[in-house]
Amino acid sequence: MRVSVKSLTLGIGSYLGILGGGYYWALSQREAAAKKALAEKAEDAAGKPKRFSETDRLAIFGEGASKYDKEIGTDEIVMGLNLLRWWLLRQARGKILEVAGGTGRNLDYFPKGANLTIIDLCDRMMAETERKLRKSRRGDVLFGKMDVSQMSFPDRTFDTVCDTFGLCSFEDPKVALQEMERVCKDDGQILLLEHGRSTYDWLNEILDKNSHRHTARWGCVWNRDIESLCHDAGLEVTSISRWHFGTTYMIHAKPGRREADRRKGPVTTGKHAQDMSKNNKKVVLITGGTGLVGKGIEDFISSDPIAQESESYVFLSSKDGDLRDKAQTYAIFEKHRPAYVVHLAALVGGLFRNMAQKVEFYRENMLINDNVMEACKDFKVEKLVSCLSTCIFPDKTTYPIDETMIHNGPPHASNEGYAYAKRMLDVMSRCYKEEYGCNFTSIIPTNIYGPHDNFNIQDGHVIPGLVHKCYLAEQAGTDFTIWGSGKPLRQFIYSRDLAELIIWTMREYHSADPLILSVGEEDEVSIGTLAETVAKAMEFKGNVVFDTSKADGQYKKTASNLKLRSLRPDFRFTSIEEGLEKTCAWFKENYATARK
Ligand code: NAP
Ligand code: GFB
Repeated sequence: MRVSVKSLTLGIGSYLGILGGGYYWALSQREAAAKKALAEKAEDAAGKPKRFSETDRLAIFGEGASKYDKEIGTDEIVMGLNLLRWWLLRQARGKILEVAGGTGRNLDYFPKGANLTIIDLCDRMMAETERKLRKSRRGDVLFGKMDVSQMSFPDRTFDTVCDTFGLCSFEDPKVALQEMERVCKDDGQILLLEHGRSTYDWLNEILDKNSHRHTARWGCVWNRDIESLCHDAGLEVTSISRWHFGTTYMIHAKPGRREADRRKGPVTTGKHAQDMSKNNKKVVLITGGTGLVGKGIEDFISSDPIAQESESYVFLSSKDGDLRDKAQTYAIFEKHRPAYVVHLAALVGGLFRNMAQKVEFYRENMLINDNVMEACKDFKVEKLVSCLSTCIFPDKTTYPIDETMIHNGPPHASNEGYAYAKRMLDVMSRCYKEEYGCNFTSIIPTNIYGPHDNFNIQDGHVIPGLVHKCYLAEQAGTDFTIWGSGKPLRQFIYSRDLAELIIWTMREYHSADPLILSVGEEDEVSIGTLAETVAKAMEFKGNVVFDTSKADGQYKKTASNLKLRSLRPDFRFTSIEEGLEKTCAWFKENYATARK
C-alpha cells in the first residue's frame, strides 16, 4: 500500500504532536504538584507565610545537599556567578577562612596550596565538600562543622575571611559578619559574594512577596539588605559591585575601625584556671578537663606550688570544641598555643556501655586521638601525655600485666572497640617520636573513681553505678543489687591520686614507652567486697543481692605497678575505703547536679 508523503507527514506530525502534548501535560502536572508541595511547605495552616527557624532551614539545606550542585549549576553559569566566584576568590591570600562552605563549590577557585579552612553548620553539605576534597586529593584543606555566629577561632587569626551566598543563610547575618571581622587580622580582608535586595523597588516587592517560598525551596532568605548589614556590623567596605538588577553583591571589605574597641574585650572560651597571657607561664591544655580525671587535676593543681608558680591550665569540655572535628581541634590549639597537653578527652563508659556501643567507642576515640596528636605535632607542643586503660591489655595473658604486654593478643571482647582505639595511642606516640621527634607518651590507669564521675547506672563504671544504686536503695528501702556474680577482680585508683601522678608524668617522665599508673596487685578487690565497702560507706542497712543475669565482663586485669614504684617509691595511694568515703560523701552532697 503506497502512503502519500502528505499523510506520512500528517501521521508523524500528529504522533509528535500527541507525544509533545503528553510530555508538556505531564511536565505541567509535575510542576503543579511541585508548586503545591512548595506552597504547603511555605505556608502555615492558615495559609500565612511560614516563619522558618534555623533548624528548619538547616534541614532544608541538608535535604538538598546531594543534589544542590546539579540544581544550581546551570543557573550559575547562565548568571556568570562562577566567574564572579573566580574573580572574588583569586584575591584570597595568606591564611584563609571560608565560612558557609556549603558543598565546596569554591574549592577550585582558591589558589592551590592555600592555607585554607572551611566551616559550615550543615553536616550533609559538609559531606559533599569532603567528597570533593577526597576526589581532588587536596590535603591542604581543614574543614569542619562550626557555627559562624560563635566561632572558636581566636581573634585576628585569618588574613582572608570569605563567604559566598552565606549571609542569606545565617540566622543572624550581622552577628555572623561581626564574628568574621573578629577572626580577621587588622590588615586582613573580608571577601563577600552575596544575593539580597535589589536596587529596584518593583523587584524587592517580588522578593518580599515570595521570600517564604524561596526559603521553603532553598532554605535561605533572599531579600536581605546586604550592604546595610555590612555597615551595621561595622565592616569597612572598600568596594562593592552589584549585578542582576542589584541582587548580586560582590564586596571587598576589611575590619572596621569602630569595632576595634569591642575586639579588645575578653576572648576566652574554655575554663582558664589562670590568665594565660601573664607571667609567661607554660600553658597546659587538659582535653576532657570537665570529666572525672580532669576534675581531679583541677583539684590537685589548686594547691600545687609548681602549677601556681609556672603553669597556666586550660580545662576543656566538648563545648569548647568537638575534638572529633579537625577544624575545631585546630581552632582550640590556635587559641591556646599549649606547651603541654594532657589528653583525657574520650568517649568513656563502663562494661555495659562498651558492650553496647563498640563501633562508637572505636570511631569516636580514633577521631579524637588522631586530631589531637596531629595538632600536637603541628603546634609543636613540648609534651603530650595520652591516657590509655588497663582494659586494653590482652585478655588471655599471664599476670600481673606490665607495660610490655599491650599488644600480645586481643583484648577482652566486651571492650574491643575502645581497646583498639586506645592501643593506637601507644603505637602513634612512638611513631610521632620516631618520625618527628615529638615528646609524646602515654599512661595506663586501672579503673578510676572519685567525685565528678559519671553516676549514670547504665553507662557508668562499677563504683559510680554501685554508689548510685545504693543511694536509691537506701531512699526507697529496697535491695541493693550488684550486677553479675561479684567474683571479678579489679584494681581501683582514686582520681585525685591519678591526677597527681599524671602531672608528675607530664613534668618528669620523658620516655615514649607507656607507664601503668595503678595501685599495687595487693590492693585488688572483688566486686562483691567492693559492694560491701560501698554499702558501709553509704551506711546502707538493707539487703545486698546479686543479679547474675548481668555480665561479669573480664574476670581480672591485674596490673603491675613496679615500673611506677621504681620511679615514685614515695607515692602514697588513697585506700579504697578512704576513697569511697569521700566519693559517697561527694555524691550525697551533689546528688542534684551530679552526672547521672
Ligand atoms: P569522663 O568523666 O567521661 O570525661 C570525658 C571528658 O572528655 C569530658 O570532659 C568530655 O567533655 C570530654 N569529651 C568527650 N567527648 C569529647 C569530644 N568529642 N570532644 C571534646 N571533648 C570530649 O572521662 P574520665 O573518666 O575522666 O576519663 C578520662 C580519661 O581516662 C579517658 O581518656 C578514659 O579513656 C581514661 N580512663 C578512664 C577510666 C575510668 O575508669 N574512668 C579508666 C581508665 C582510663 P564534656 O564534659 O563536655 O562531655
Ligand atoms: O567498671 P565496669 O563497668 O567495667 O565493671 P570493667 C566492672 C565489674 O563490675 C563487672 C560489675 O564485672 C560488672 O559486672 N558490676 C556490678 C557492675 N555491678 C555493676 C554496676 O552497677 N555497674 C557496672 N558498670 N558494673 C571497663 C571497660 O571494664 O573498664 C572500659 O569496659 C574501661 O572500657 C573501664 O576501660 C576502666 O572494669 O569491666
